[in-house]
Amino acid sequence: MADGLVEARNDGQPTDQATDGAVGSIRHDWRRVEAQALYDLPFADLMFRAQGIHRHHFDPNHVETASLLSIKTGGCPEDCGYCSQSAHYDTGLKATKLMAQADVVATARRARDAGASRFCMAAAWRNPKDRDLDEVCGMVSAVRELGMETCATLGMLSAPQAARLREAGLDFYNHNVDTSPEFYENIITTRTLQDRIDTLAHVREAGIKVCCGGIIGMGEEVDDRLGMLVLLANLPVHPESVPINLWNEVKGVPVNDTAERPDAIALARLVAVTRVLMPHSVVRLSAGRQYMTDELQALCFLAGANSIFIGDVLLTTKNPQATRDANLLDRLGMTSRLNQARA
Ligand code: SAM
Ligand code: DTB
Ligand code: SF4
Repeated sequence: MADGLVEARNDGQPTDQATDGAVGSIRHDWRRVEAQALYDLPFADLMFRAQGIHRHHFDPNHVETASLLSIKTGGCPEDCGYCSQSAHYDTGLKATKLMAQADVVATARRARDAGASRFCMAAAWRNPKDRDLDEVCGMVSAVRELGMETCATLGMLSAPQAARLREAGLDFYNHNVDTSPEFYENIITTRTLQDRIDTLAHVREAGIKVCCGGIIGMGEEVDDRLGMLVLLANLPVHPESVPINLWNEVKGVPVNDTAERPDAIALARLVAVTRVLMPHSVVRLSAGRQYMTDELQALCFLAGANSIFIGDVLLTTKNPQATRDANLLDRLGMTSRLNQARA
């Protein structure tokens, strides 16, 4: 057993990995050295462990399907170095106003009919103004009436704003930590990691489920990726959804100068460690699937990923075509609302 793995257990005793994997204890005191020890396991051992945990908590043949809509695009005052929507960089993106509720609902209905069970509304704001929040609350209630789960990502929230969204029927709020505490300042300077953690606490207190993950492939080290996972796993409650985004290339942003896409095995290892650290969380293969082969996506599903975004675009960048996704899931014998909708 690799160094550090003994400490990965609650009772400190080395035991049979299959038993350990099947139980998948919930911990909030992960250390980076333990995550590294898991990451460094022989690939088959890591995958076996992640699979054991995955099968204990989830149907391993099912994938959740979510859909995204940018309800307010571009012109964002934040300086996130990876993002096409920041006003700090010339990315050629045209800024838009907040969409009308009727258009949002029509898009959500199409997404539902195309096989999405969750609809995530995203706005390029540092934080919503109260007037904007009224509009978004109306959208949330209307989308919920379509029978979909609702998610929003609007930037930082105060406690009263989170409470208002919950009242409107919001199920999930997406707010990512994005990267490790050490790498964070290389990527964003206009809001701190603590700001993000405060927003996550407000969301939790309001009774909204948390969707929180980050991005890989921006030039960070493996240690940063693991640091990000440890940060997530040591939150007071594990996020119900953990999106793992592979950086989707955007021209004109600073991350272009540092970006390096992880190789397929590194990505599968990271997904497996995510599954082991957060056994109950739904792990989403989020942005960047456009760069992944079918085989790599299959490997990530084996490693414990069980959610994807469907639809040809994410917010401003590309996502695989629905026909390709449906074909992949069919070949893997995996169930999803996407395949049901197309049957
Ligand atoms: N403006 C809000 C905020 O940042 O809180 C919500 C939308 S923002 C686009 C949501 C998340 O998308 C970011 O935190 C980041 O993790 C991810 N993201 C943004 N641009 C990306 C890109 N080019 N590739 C991969 N992920 C990206
Ligand atoms: C998340 O973690 N990934 C989604 C969602 N949360 C809002 C966003 C991905 C955005 C990819 C870049 C773009 O399309 O602009
Ligand atoms: Fe703005 Fe969100 Fe993009 Fe950062 S990630 S620049 S906050 S839209």
